[in-house]
Amino acid sequence: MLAGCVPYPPEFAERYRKDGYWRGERLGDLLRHWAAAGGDRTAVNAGRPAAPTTAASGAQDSSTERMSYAELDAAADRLARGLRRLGLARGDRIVLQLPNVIEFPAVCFALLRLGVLPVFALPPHREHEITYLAEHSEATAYLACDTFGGFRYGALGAVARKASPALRHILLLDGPDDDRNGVVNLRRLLDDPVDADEARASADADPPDPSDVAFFLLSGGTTGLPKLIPRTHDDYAYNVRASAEVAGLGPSSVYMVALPAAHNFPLGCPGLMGTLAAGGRVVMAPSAKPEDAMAVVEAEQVTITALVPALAIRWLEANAAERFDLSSLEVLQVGGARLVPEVARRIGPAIGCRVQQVFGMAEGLLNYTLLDDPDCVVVETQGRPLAPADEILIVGPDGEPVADGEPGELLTRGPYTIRGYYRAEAHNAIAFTHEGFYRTGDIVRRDASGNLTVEGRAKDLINRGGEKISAEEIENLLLAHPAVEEAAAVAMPHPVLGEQTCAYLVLRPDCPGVRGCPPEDSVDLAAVSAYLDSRGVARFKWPERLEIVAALPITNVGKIDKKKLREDIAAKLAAENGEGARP
Ligand code: OOB
Repeated sequence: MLAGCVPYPPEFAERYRKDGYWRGERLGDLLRHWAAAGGDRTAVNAGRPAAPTTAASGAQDSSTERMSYAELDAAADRLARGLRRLGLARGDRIVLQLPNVIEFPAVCFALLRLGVLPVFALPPHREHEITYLAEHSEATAYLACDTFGGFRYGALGAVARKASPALRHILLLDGPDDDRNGVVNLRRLLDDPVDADEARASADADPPDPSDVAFFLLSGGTTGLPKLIPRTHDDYAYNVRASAEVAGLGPSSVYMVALPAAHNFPLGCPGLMGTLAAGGRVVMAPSAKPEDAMAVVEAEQVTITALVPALAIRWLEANAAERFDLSSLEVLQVGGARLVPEVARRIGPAIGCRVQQVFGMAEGLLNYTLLDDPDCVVVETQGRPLAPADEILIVGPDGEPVADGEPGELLTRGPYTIRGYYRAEAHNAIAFTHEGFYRTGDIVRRDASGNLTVEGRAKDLINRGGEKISAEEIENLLLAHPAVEEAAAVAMPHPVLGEQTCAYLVLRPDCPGVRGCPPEDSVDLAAVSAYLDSRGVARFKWPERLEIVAALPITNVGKIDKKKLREDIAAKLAAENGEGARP
């Protein structure tokens, strides 16, 4: 096991193997079976909306629009061979920041076969996040599109390399080729006319052990910067296989990746990997915009996709079914943030599909409603744990289990839930119990049928339409601004996104930068946005409202009273929108 990772205790590992959860599979081999058996079936294709919106949004044209299982398998081998020849080897880390391009699966499978560990960054991440991820993981490579959506990831890689001594290679899809400076065009490796057997032998020359860490997902994080979540081949293979079953995937399934593919939900719940393991077809949608994604559903005859509630609401608002033929869609998975019952109830009839609620976390535990659950379960609850071996505790503030039906914090342990974050000993001591249960920070209730309902949250983060923002990370950034004396970031309600970030600031009266003007004029939302932009902070984390105050409310134990701040901003918004406005 990689240094800095917490292994499963041997008695648990033994039990998970004996009970068939861990089968000794390598994720890199998931599609070998389908490649060998009738490899001409389409594995992945680029979803093109009919309207020319893709070009306008800056997406690049991919030279390959479709890859069969045999082609995908061979491309992954060729790329693996090329990367090995560059010097990448089992156990190395690589910061991967790809959007939903058709090459995404080939890149993933190449890395998984080599045992090179992707750190799954998201496309909106910028210098602040990428340099941290590179440094913290001691990545030797950064992989991205040279330019995408008008942003130059190649230049971002160069900045990360300056800050991170271990980072040697910048690997760019359709970018420049400058071997001597460690910049490589991935297309050359993907298209290398090397013999298929030779490529395969190289890809499989030094395979990872199934109990090894396969990749790192990012946690929403409640403290500082995102934590790295090490997932093993064994645990994620179960995650993918069991998710594919619960979502009813098979060879005739067509799964559209609309959310960013690097996120756990579209990656493996069952997502891209589950579809390929089941012999289905993956459609990479370049944009999650409702009109674009719905056009892809129609054009590609998509049968299943995953959305966050904010997008599901937008689909409803866009009069989906009247404007597009969505009749192929059988299952719409919704998760990542709370789906209110009123919206859940409307989706099925409006879109003409079955809803599956998914309450999951990158740390592991997944809860699903079942496709044959009664409507009341699908509408009112977030489902039940995927694995019979998932252990669930729901505890009160005293740490003792609450009675069924009562709300409490969800703690969990199981065959695909991590035992610790990467290189985070101090945080692990808080985030996990002595017995190895992960403290989810979610307040849930369990009903008599075993289904969970998410009631709230004990952790200090903002869930902006499924994107998790650590309040502490934003506060630390704001505190570094010369005019800011105190800062508190809290969630404020938003009708579509669910939550947005509001920052309460106490300004420094004597700050040299603001001397001469009244403090409340010196810092406004535009100034804070420009400041966070200059620090290279991903845009989705920028506060969307500022409240300048003389002092922050304090609890009787001397902490900032965030509950009061949340109530304050909710009341202000309600007053501004007028009572009776849509919540
Ligand atoms: C998914 O994963 P993460 O790691 O981005 O976020 C996990 C957190 C949960 O602890 C919970 O606070 C919230 O997101 N959450 C939900 C939810 N699904 C996730 N809150 C209410 N209702 C839901 N259905 O978000 C994720 C990972 C895999 C599958 C689906 C979602």
